[in-house]
Amino acid sequence: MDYITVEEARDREGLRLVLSAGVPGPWGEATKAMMAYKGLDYAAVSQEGGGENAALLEWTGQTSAPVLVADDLPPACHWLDLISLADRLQPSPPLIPTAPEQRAMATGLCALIAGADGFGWQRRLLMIHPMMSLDPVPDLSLRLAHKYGYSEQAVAQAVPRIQEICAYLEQHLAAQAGDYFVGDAPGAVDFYWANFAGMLKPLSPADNPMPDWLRDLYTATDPVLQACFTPRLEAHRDMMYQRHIALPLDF
Ligand SMILES: N[C@@H](CCC(=O)N[C@@H](CS)C(=O)NCC(=O)O)C(=O)O
Repeated sequence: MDYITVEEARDREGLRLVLSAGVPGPWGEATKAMMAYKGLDYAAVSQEGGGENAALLEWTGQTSAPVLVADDLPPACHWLDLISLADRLQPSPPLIPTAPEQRAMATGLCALIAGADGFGWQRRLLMIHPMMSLDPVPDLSLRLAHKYGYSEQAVAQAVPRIQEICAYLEQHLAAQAGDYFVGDAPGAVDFYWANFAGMLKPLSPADNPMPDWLRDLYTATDPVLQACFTPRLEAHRDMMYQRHIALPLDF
């Protein structure tokens, strides 16, 4: 993927999407898949995962990715602002249904997967954990630990919370008449789950050519975590790539 810098992006109009360059960050990959599904084109802007990202801080008031910026509108830095902006820019096909009951369900399920303290957040705490006992602890790990709420106590509750969330996703999906989490068409929940599932079991190296060190970090080796990725949740992930997300990933 070709990236422009934050400095170049600031001077442009149109759609710009800030992404962690060189790595398949689940938040970013899900966003790319949703933008492609809606036919929204953008200039990709590079963020350094775990880096200082001073220019991004000055532009958007924060240092994480993804961020979607449309013309002179405020940068959408939070996942819900981001998918809402994408739906306003291109209402069809929708990422979140408009009918209130389905909308509430879809938003809640997305929060369980991609929101603060959700599945991705808890899994990330487990990934940060081994880096915190290195001597010295790398700056990147210190930044991520600070930003994403790392503590011994937070790590201690990560696996049970992932178990709870995955059990709920499994139960919810099993109760659906069709293949998708909400309604009869893919939406944000499906795109988030397909991409976040890689934090337990990444796609093959041919489909996801991520660096080996990152693949090791993403691959769950704890049998308790492996069991969270039920056959139904895995089949849903595979269905999303077969039908709705282009492979190989390009980051
Ligand atoms: N504020 C974002 C957070 C997204 C997020 O967690 N981004 C991670 C993706 S791996 C990130 O940028 N990590 C690297 C960093 O913070 O430098 C949201 O709510 O969507």
